[in-house]
Amino acid sequence: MITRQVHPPNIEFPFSSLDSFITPTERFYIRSHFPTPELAADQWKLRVEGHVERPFELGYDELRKLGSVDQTALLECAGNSRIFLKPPQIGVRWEQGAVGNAKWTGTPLSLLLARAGVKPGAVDVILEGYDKGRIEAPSPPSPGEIHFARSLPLAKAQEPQVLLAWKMNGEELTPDHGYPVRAIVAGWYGMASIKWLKRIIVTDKPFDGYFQTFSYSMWRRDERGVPSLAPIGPIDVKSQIARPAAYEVVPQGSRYRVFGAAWSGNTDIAKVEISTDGGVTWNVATLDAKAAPLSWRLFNFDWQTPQRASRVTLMARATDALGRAQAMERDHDRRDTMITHVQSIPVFVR
Ligand SMILES: Nc1nc2c(c(=O)[nH]1)N[C@H]1C(S)=C(S)[C@@H](COP(=O)(O)O)O[C@H]1N2
Ligand SMILES: [Mo]
Repeated sequence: MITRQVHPPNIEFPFSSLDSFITPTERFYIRSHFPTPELAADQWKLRVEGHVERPFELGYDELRKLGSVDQTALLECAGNSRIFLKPPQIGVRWEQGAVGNAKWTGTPLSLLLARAGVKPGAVDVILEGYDKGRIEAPSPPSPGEIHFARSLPLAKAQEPQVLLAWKMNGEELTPDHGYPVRAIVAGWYGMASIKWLKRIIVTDKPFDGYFQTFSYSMWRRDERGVPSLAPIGPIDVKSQIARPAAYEVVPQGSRYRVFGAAWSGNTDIAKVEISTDGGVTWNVATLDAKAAPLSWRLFNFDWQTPQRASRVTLMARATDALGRAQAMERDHDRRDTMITHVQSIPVFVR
C-alpha cells in the first residue's frame, strides 16, 4: 500500500498490482479527514432525528436485527487521480489507487427512515460521523471543530441500495473503514459513504455543510452560463490501466496483456478502447466475463508491441451503457475532484 498521510491514515492501493474483482480489505484504500474515533459496538448508538415524526436511537444489535442485504459495490474517492491535475491541487495527491470493489453487508437506510416517519417537506438526509476535527489553511478553515458529514437528497437516501453497513468482505468493519457502522452509497463517490455513523438528520432545507460546499463540490452553469457551486454525487465513467504501469519497460516485438478496470456510477460499462499511439488509433479491449451492477469491470487487451525500441503512450477510454465516454481533456469546472479525463501512460519499449 502507498501511504499519502500517516495521521489521519490516507492510504492507497498500488493500482499496478490489481489482480482481483473483489479488493481484499487489507488492500482497500483508506480516506479519512480526521482521526479514527475509538468506538465499541456494544456502546455505539445511532440517532435518527430532524424533520421526522418519531425520532429514535438504536444500537448495534438492534440495527443488525432489522435485516441485512449483501451488496457488492465499488467505492472511489472523488479525488482519485488528483496527482495528474495541472496545476497541482491542495488535496491528497492520489495516484490511481483510491478505488476498490468490496462486498458490503448492511441494513437499507430506507428502513430507518420509514421507522422515523419522514415528514412532508423533507428534502435532505444528513449523515454525520463520530469523527471530528478542525480544518486549517490552505483549505478554507472550518468553524472550529466539525464532524465529517454529508447529505443525500431524500429520494436518493430512500433507494434500496443505500446501506448502513457493518460488514466488509464478510468480516466486521475494520476501525479505519468505519467500525462499527458506516453508510455505503453505491454509485456515488466515496465521500457520501459516511464512516462511524453517529446521526441521521432529516432536513427541510438543502444542507450546505463544509464537505459539500468548500470541498466535494463543482461549478454547474445554468442556461445563461452563470456558474454556481453544487455538491458532487454520482461516479462518472472512468477506466484505468493497471499494467503496464507508467514508465514500465515492456519487451519489443512481443505480446503484452494490457490490463485494467473501468466503472461508471449507476450503470454498466459498454466498451473500453485502448490506444497504443497516444490517441491516434483505438482498439476495442475485451471485457472480463465477470460483471455485476455497481462494481467495476476488468478488461484486457492483447498488445503486439512495436518491433523497434521506442517510447509509446498508452491510453484507455471507457464508454458506459448510457453512451457516456471519458473526455480527452480536463473540465476545470470540476475543481479538484471527479478526475476522469483520459490519462496518458508513457511506456518504454525495448
Ligand atoms: N466519517 C467519515 N466518513 C467518511 C470519510 C471521513 O473522513 N469521515 N471520508 C469519506 C471519503 S472522502 C471516502 S473516499 C470514503 C473512503 O472510505 P474508506 O476509507 O473505507 O475507503 O469514506 C468517506 N466517509
Ligand atoms: Mo474521498
